[in-house]
Amino acid sequence: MAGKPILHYFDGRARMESIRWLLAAAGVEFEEKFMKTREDLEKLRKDGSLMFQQVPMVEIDGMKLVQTRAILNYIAAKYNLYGKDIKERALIDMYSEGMTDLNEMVLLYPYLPSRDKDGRLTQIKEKSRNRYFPAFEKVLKSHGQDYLVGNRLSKADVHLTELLYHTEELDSTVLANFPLLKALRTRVSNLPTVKKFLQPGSQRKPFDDRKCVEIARKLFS
Ligand SMILES: N[C@@H](CCC(=O)N[C@@H](CS)C(=O)NCC(=O)O)C(=O)O
Repeated sequence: MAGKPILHYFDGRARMESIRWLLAAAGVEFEEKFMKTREDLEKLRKDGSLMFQQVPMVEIDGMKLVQTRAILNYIAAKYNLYGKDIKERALIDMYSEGMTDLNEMVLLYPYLPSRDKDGRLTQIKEKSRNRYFPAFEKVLKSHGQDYLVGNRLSKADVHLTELLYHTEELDSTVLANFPLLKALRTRVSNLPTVKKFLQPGSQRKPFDDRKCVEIARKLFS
């Protein structure tokens, strides 16, 4: 039997957090190897583990996968979180790509210089409220089902739930006008696997501006 996936990253959210969420939602246990210094990153680069010299990298099923979306798609396909046919998969991809566009702004926010933060926060609030959340609310309303695609949990629901939590940390009223998104978040949060991940002490990473920036500076600058 294959061992647990091993996640190589630093001890912060950034690009690895969606992978943690998806594995957790799928009920897959995983190990994490945290890079703490530039030397840790260089070691992975020198031993040929990082195809493009970048992390996240996940060891899974005998592969060393890089590129966040490729990793997420593999996990989704393996654990039946990727729709039942190519049309459902196309919708899941389309929704997930929209979420990624917003998520990129949210996940990079802590690493911005202070002078750029206010502007970015305004942009996140505006895009959440006026572009992305209305679009997903409309999808849920249009079919009246429990999940975004095919009335079955998919990676899109997991990514959206994660994004709703993270956006709300930056703007506590952002979900006020989106009852169906709130209901989706509650539904996904109550799945036993996700519920466990949301408990204190899980491998979910907290929002920690200062710590993330410090580690990232050590590793990547
Ligand atoms: N497209 C890649 C981007 C990965 C990426 O930018 N990783 C950063 C850390 S979050 C990195 O390794 N930076 C060092 C570098 O690019 O040399 C992905 O989605 O995984």
